Amino acid sequence: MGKNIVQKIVDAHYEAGDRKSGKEIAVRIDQTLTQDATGTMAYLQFEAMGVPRVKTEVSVSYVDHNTLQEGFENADDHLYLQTVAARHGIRFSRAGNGICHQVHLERFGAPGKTLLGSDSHTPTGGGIGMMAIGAGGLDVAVAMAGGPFYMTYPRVIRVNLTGRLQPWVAAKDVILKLLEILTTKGNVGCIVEYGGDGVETLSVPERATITNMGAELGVTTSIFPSDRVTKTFLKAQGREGAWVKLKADPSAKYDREIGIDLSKLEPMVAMPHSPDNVKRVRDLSGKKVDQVLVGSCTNASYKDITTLARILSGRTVSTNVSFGVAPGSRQVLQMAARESSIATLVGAGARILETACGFCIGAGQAPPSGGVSVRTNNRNFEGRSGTRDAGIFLVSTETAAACALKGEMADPRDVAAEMGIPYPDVKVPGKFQIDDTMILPPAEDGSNVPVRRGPNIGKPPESAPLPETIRGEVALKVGDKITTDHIMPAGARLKYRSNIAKYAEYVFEGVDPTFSKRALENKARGVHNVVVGALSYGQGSSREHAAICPSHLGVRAVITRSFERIHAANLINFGIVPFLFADEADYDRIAQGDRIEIPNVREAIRKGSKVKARNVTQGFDFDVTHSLTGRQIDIILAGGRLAYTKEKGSF
Ligand code: MIC
Ligand code: SF4
Repeated sequence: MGKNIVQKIVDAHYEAGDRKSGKEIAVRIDQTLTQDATGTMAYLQFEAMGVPRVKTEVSVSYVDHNTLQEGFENADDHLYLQTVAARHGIRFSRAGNGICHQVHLERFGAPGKTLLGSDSHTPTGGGIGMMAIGAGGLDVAVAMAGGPFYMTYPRVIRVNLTGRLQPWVAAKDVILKLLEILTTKGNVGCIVEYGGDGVETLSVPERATITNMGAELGVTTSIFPSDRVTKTFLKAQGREGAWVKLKADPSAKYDREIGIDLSKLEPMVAMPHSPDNVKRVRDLSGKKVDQVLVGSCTNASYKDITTLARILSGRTVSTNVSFGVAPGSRQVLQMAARESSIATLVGAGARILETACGFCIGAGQAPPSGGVSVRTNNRNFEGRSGTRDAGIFLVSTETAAACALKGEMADPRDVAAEMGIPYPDVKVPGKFQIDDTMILPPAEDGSNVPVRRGPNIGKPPESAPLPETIRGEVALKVGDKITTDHIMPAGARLKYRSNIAKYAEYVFEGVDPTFSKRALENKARGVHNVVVGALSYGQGSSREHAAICPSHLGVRAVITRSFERIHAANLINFGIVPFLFADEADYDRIAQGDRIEIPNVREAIRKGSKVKARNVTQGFDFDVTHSLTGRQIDIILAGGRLAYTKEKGSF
């Protein structure tokens, strides 16, 4: 039987496990990436493993999230990251070089390879035909140390693209359409594989926009074939040698197939507060807009910035609108500067922002109270922008430009017709400007490189073995779609990423600011904290702090109706048991503050997938389940993966 692309890459990297959907397999990782907000923990954990030099083909440490440097913390992190990289064989992409996913696609991505990144948008690399997966920092540390990555053997969804995008309709509209179809829920354990005649009409950066925001579907990753379009892109990056052809066999099988006719798509928008709350832009026409921001790892490529400049050339954005542009990488910025796109944008009223994550992670550019902010990034979770009651509307660059000009929500086709703007059909240039001087190679012999540890650099996380019995309290009960931004806010709190005790003060800050204090009080009294959630708990980012900090506060179990993949893996890595309600209705019977007991939990999770629990306060028993593999059970019993690795002497 023929193979699909995912099967081909998995087979070429297979190390162990049962290659059947839903089963756990181990795969070899060729490349890793980290960013500074997850990287410090990843490298502290890597150091704790005692491996002198990374064993991967390529490992890159990027600085792109915490670049504001208010206070000493970010700068301490950067110096630690730079020196630890030099010492252990890791390339270091300095602050200012760009957003990890954009730079990795430009300079390192290679079809047919596996990439593991401590950031949920690592699947951006799927645009160039890599199997690129987001994971917690500890999983990335293990991969750097030569260990495999454990993943669920995926169900593969084929998305068949036909036709060609019409002028003013963009790659962003393709992924917004798919989010409308598949939503953000229920796709755990799947990989999206694109195919069909429409694929060749999309450039690599356009494909990368689509695979990037595939993260919002909750799938393990998304991937495009590697074809002559891929080859052209690699050649323009001076890396033609990295090209290999990658295509599904004609008789390949899929678990599900979805067709999208590119020619029928229209400009789309994801409304607050979820990326799958999708409407046509035209349905919102006329809605007043306060802010327009173009940037992020989704839409800040050379094509995006050039397209934006051509639309705005000789025009001025509406006086109602605060307009910011953050090019995705130094390469994009240098080319846009050389070709005068930056001058054009400044002329149109743009505030040029740093080539970094910036506004996307809530580091600056908070919108006004109750404001409407139109953005080209991938997430619009409540409060992520820094303004709790603002609404974030996610759109393509073309739509963002139209909204900036009009000061209201506007379909770019209508604005183009009204203002006589020709469609800027920007192509991938024949040659990108290549300048890797901001990517520092590691030292030949790293053993003499001292690692700089300023006061912000803490210790790797510690977690205790699972107790015999969980005797605890429901310290918090939450509803559906709790994101990692709810659990562990970023934005203004980002600078505490390297200091677990401090960062833990802000766990669930936006949901219940008393949580952290109450949880610590319970912990001091020997009461285990239990969190109860509903559907898609842990959506969003890969930040393992959403597990590390609750673990620090004494959370031993989370009971929900369903989990998102990366977060569930992070909970396990830090010794927190991810339980599901056996009967979903039990969720309604439990109240915050109830005392919960899970007797003999160590033995119970080993014995079977169903575990008895008791609501002591209300006097009833209920069942919870788990889908932990034997390996994961051992990790939890040991109190987390670091402890397990030490105990076992292997990964
Ligand atoms: C995000 O987009 O939420 C982040 C910030 O990039 C996170 C990583 C982090 O929290 O550091 C992600 O997507 O994994
Ligand atoms: Fe950075 Fe935003 Fe991309 Fe996360 S989603 S990596 S914060 S640009």
